[in-house]
Amino acid sequence: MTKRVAIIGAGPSGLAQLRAFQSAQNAGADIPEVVCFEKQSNWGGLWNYSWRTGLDEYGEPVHGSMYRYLWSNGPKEGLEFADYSFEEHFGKQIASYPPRAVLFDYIEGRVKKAGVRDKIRFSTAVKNVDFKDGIFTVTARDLPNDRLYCEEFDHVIVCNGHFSTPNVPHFDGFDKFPGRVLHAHDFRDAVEFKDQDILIIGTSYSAEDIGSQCWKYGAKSITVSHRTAAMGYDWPDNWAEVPLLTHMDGKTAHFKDGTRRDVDTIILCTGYQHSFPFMSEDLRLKTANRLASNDLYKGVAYVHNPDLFYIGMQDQWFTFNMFDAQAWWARDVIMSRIETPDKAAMLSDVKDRVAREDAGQDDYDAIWYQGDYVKELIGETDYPDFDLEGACQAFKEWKGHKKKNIMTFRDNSYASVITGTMAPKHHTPWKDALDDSLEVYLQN
Ligand code: FAD
Ligand code: NA7
Repeated sequence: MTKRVAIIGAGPSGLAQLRAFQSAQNAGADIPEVVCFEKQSNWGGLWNYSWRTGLDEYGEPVHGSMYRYLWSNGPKEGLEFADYSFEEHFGKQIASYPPRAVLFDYIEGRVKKAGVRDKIRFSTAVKNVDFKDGIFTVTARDLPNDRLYCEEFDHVIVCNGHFSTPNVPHFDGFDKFPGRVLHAHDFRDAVEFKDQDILIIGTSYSAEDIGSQCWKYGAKSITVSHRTAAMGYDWPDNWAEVPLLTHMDGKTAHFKDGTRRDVDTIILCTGYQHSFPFMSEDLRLKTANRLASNDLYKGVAYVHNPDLFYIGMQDQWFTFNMFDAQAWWARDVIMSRIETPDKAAMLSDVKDRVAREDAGQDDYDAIWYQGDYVKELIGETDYPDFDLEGACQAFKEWKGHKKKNIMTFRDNSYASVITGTMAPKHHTPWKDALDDSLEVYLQN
């Protein structure tokens, strides 16, 4: 009997999983029957831009957290697919920080070539997964036809991402604030905030990039409030970093150091929750956003039920190529090419990964930690080997460029770790490039 495998989500992680099975089939292997459930009407996950916020046309939570004018926040040389280079896709080498539409095109190119679209049931939301007598029952809703149905699977691979359900703290005075309070998840267009005084809470990627976007598209001032530490970049003159917000009094924000400032809009860049409302309690991953997630052997197989896998649940320096490494590895466990050990050994693997992450001192340790992890998984599968040390070095240079100038770091270029070709310098500095369309970006 052919095994049946359910993949939940057709973002970069789910697509990596589809490509992993297809590449084994291409090499002559018998592969399981694969069904991918995707609640949106197209693939690409977060990279499939949606103007919608809140609920979608079917009353489902809108998945998208990406916004207009988003450019890659790290060099593309750190995420390039080892089996499908940028040069193969675009027919030439392109600059290092592609806008969202360009990366979407690249992600799509590989899976179009692989011919896996017919494995995906679009506009179909998984509503429940449970496990009994060695079988998973997946309950899904065909959204356009409002039809709920169940199917049985031998394995489930959860690929629903973890940057979609916002973490939304409360601050006193929000209820009387006369402007708009929104979470980064609902941010779509920086032009909306032109000429405004913006308050941002949080200091990670969303805060840095949404603040930079608002600055680029003409906000009057940006104030970033931190809980733990300021970002510490050399920001433009109309940008300030302040301690944590204590409360709002009308439109006046009060901070821990006693300072205050009037603002027009508040953007909560306070991160996301790992959210799996469709997984039954015994199957539901519970973890913080970290490099060594809880309860995942090799960062992939759920220790309490190793027929279940989670892809892409770690905090991310590496993205597309890490999802590939994980997907190839999960495929090989399902196809009995890799054996998982007993539960005690899996738990000890998790413990060891957590301890090694905790021993790291800084971001550089974190980059190499994740680079080593990707290398470890690739070493166990037939995913094409590539220069992971080179990718770590690209991330190191990227961090240096950000320290040097946070508003020009995207003007730098790096060499591909897949083809060795140096990326061209982009034709327009990021801060002046207001049109981020694919056509304009590719004019190099
Ligand atoms: P997602 O892309 O989130 O895809 C998950 C998919 O699962 C979605 O298509 C969703 O519709 C589907 N799904 C969810 N629930 C269900 C359900 N119940 N039933 C069926 N389908 C479901 N990474 C980079 O490498 N570079 C960047 O510049 C970058 N910028 C980012 C900017 C923002 C604002 C955010 C939020 C993230 C960014 N990332 C970036 C990281 C991003 O997480 C990854 O690039 C990538 O999108 C993760 O892929 P994924 O498939 O794991 O998750
Ligand atoms: P992150 O990286 O999880 O960061 C969340 C930030 O929010 C971080 O600075 C936190 O501060 C801050 N935070 C969280 N809760 C609070 C409260 N209650 N008060 C104040 N500050 C808070 O999320 P991002 O959205 O920036 O990035 C997610 C992905 O999107 C990333 O991978 C990018 O690729 C794009 P802390 O430092 O913990 O004090």
